[in-house]
Amino acid sequence: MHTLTLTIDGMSCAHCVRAATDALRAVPGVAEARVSLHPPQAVVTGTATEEALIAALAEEGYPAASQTP
Ligand SMILES: [Cu+2]
Repeated sequence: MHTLTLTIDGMSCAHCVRAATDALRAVPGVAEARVSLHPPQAVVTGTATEEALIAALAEEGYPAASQTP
Protein backbone atom coordinates (compact mmCIF):
# COMPACT_ATOMS: atom_id res chain seq x y z
CA MET A 1 0.00 0.00 0.00
CA HIS A 2 1.13 3.49 -0.78
CA THR A 3 -0.38 6.94 -1.03
CA LEU A 4 -0.05 8.95 -4.23
CA THR A 5 -0.98 12.58 -4.82
CA LEU A 6 -1.96 13.73 -8.31
CA THR A 7 -2.67 17.19 -9.65
CA ILE A 8 -5.79 17.17 -11.84
CA ASP A 9 -6.59 19.56 -14.67
CA GLY A 10 -10.01 20.36 -16.09
CA MET A 11 -12.24 20.00 -13.02
CA SER A 12 -14.70 22.87 -12.59
CA CYS A 13 -17.45 21.72 -10.24
CA ALA A 14 -18.61 19.11 -7.76
CA HIS A 15 -19.78 16.89 -10.61
CA CYS A 16 -16.23 16.74 -11.95
CA VAL A 17 -14.95 15.85 -8.48
CA ARG A 18 -17.51 13.04 -8.30
CA ALA A 19 -16.61 11.74 -11.77
CA ALA A 20 -12.89 11.83 -11.01
CA THR A 21 -13.45 10.09 -7.67
CA ASP A 22 -15.53 7.35 -9.29
CA ALA A 23 -12.94 6.88 -12.05
CA LEU A 24 -10.14 6.49 -9.51
CA ARG A 25 -12.12 4.12 -7.27
CA ALA A 26 -12.78 1.89 -10.30
CA VAL A 27 -9.06 1.31 -10.84
CA PRO A 28 -7.99 -2.12 -9.54
CA GLY A 29 -5.94 -1.80 -6.37
CA VAL A 30 -7.38 1.51 -5.22
CA ALA A 31 -8.38 1.32 -1.56
CA GLU A 32 -9.41 4.94 -1.15
CA ALA A 33 -9.48 8.01 -3.39
CA ARG A 34 -10.14 11.53 -2.16
CA VAL A 35 -10.51 14.27 -4.74
CA SER A 36 -10.68 17.99 -4.00
CA LEU A 37 -11.39 20.98 -6.22
CA HIS A 38 -9.37 23.51 -4.22
CA PRO A 39 -6.63 22.53 -4.72
CA PRO A 40 -7.49 20.36 -7.75
CA GLN A 41 -5.89 17.13 -6.65
CA ALA A 42 -6.44 13.52 -5.72
CA VAL A 43 -4.96 11.60 -2.83
CA VAL A 44 -5.12 7.89 -3.56
CA THR A 45 -4.24 5.01 -1.26
CA GLY A 46 -3.75 1.44 -2.42
CA THR A 47 -1.58 -0.63 -4.71
CA ALA A 48 -2.55 0.87 -8.10
CA THR A 49 0.25 2.37 -10.17
CA GLU A 50 0.41 6.08 -10.79
CA GLU A 51 0.24 5.37 -14.54
CA ALA A 52 -3.07 3.50 -14.13
CA LEU A 53 -4.56 6.35 -12.09
CA ILE A 54 -3.47 8.98 -14.61
CA ALA A 55 -4.88 6.87 -17.46
CA ALA A 56 -8.24 6.51 -15.69
CA LEU A 57 -8.49 10.26 -15.16
CA ALA A 58 -7.47 10.99 -18.76
CA GLU A 59 -10.24 8.68 -19.95
CA GLU A 60 -12.73 10.84 -18.03
CA GLY A 61 -11.27 13.98 -19.63
CA TYR A 62 -9.13 15.15 -16.75
CA PRO A 63 -5.41 15.32 -17.52
CA ALA A 64 -3.48 14.52 -14.35
CA ALA A 65 0.13 14.61 -13.33
CA SER A 66 2.20 13.22 -10.48
CA GLN A 67 2.70 15.54 -7.56
CA THR A 68 5.43 13.34 -6.18
CA PRO A 69 8.74 15.21 -6.20
CU1 LIG B 1 -17.90 19.76 -13.33
